[in-house]
Amino acid sequence: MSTLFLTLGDQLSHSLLQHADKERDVIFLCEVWDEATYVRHHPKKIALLFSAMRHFAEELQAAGYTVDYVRLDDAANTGNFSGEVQRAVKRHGSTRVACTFPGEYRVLQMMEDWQKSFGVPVEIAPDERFIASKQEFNTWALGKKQLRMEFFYREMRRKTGLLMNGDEPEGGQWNYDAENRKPPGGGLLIPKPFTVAPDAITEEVLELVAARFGNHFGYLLPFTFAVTRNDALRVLDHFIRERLPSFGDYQDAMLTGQPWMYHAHIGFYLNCGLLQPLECAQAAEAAYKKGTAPLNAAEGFIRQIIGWREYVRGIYWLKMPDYKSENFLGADRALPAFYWGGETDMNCLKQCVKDTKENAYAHHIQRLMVLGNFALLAGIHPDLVNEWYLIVYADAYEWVELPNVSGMVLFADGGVLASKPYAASGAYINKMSDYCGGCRYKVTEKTGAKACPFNYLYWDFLMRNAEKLRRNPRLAMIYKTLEKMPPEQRKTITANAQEFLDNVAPRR
Ligand code: FAD
Ligand code: DLZ
Ligand code: SF4
Repeated sequence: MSTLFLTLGDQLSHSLLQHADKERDVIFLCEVWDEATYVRHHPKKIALLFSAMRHFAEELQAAGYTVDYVRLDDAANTGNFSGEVQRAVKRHGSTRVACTFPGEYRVLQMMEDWQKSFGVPVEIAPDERFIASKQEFNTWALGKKQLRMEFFYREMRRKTGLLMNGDEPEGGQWNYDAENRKPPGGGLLIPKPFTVAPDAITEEVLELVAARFGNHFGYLLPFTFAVTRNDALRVLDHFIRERLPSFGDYQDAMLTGQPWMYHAHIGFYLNCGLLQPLECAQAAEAAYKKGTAPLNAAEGFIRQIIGWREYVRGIYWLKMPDYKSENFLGADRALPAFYWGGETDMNCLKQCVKDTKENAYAHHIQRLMVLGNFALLAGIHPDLVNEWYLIVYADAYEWVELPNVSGMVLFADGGVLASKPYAASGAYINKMSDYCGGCRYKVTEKTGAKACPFNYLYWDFLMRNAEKLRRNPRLAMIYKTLEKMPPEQRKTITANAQEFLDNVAPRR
């Protein structure tokens, strides 16, 4: 009896291997072409995963496990999970395959096929790295009309005991978000991000990725991500000491040339298994208790991890596979070329795409209120927007990317995740960033050739989707304002928006 323990590139956690027998079982990892190209991932993301996988395999070997590792360039590599698992079962005479529940529905479907096609039992164990199990989330969701993150988050606070005084939240409030919206004033001393110099393993991976995936969108170099658990823990520690104190205040702020701001930059590592969610949240709580981080920062950070991260995963598995094809607003336009680095005079978009291309990273508000807001207002087809987000960010896997894009950004699910679309005009971007100062467009102008496109696109979006949105109580005020708008002004807005969109994002 020998079990093949499949470990995917986003499952690099020792805790998932606790049932493996070091004497008898084989831990199996494989680099496969299809995973790097089913969408053409950013080269930094591919390098992160291949290097982290190779380091993890070495650690396992040093810890006494039998490890089988297939490299991308191995001559017989079939290029996909199914082919490689089948070959490995034959190679080792495995009598059972043990998998951990994957991060994508697509991969779950593959795994569910294997028992029939390989003729050995295939067991899919729950992914115990999450704080809420799938079952727990589904039970919470059962019978609820609305699935609001805030209430789920409170359950997670109670479950973990984080920032709790008995049954009461620390400080008397569950959520300090209202204190977390400071615009980026002058003179902020933003710490440099923690960087790791590539070692020999990473250098070899970088050569491979440059040769095989150099034509994907994004810059491979400089490559400074952590690729081991030890270094990922140093990234976390650096964040807790240097950035967490200001994380809350400036969570929504955006500055030119400052993609990292006061964010944690740990999504890369949490999502591939080098860090665990609870240890990150506990580190923030400890900083608060020690008095080195204020409550609004610690609570805000903990909410992202035990609230939003767990909640979007719950929504993904609750709603898949239908969730992927939702398009509540009937959006049908093409993705503008500037998302891939093409020319645009809209400085906010130019800066956010630049950050993304260079770092395979942009922070939450860049993703939501600039890049996402434009896609929402313009009516870009959800498939195209989802594909883009899955490609360009090194922390992107469908379980977390899809609900954020289709639910939070595009309102494509009709309000399962968000109670209203996060639509905003240029005024929001102007308030929370320094982008408008360097823009050809004028953020204060509403229509005309010089006007900020976000301004007329915002009203055009509301008019275009009035049938679907005007009864939403959270939009009642804004639709009242729209009703009072003179017909001539409405006409100009529609004409400006159509001309602009037909130029940058023609209908498909
Ligand atoms: P911080 O801002 O420092 O937050 C700490 C951690 O909280 C993150 O690392 C992450 O694990 C968690 N978190 C925060 N917000 C969310 C959220 N909305 N959903 C899930 N987890 C959250 N996050 C991903 O991990 N992968 C994605 O593919 C992804 N795609 C996104 C797409 C869009 C359109 C939007 C609006 C958000 C997306 N997010 C995604 C959420 C969030 O933007 C990133 O988690 C965050 O920017 C990662 O950077 P950080 O580690 O510095 O996060
Ligand atoms: C993203 C990715 C890439 C680029 N390459 C691999 C790989 O070669 N081998 C592997 O095991 N995993 C890879 N991954 C991560 C998978 O795509 C991920 O495990 C699934 O999408 C499920 O979340
Ligand atoms: Fe963006 Fe409008 Fe500001 Fe230009 S003026 S940076 S387009 S919000």
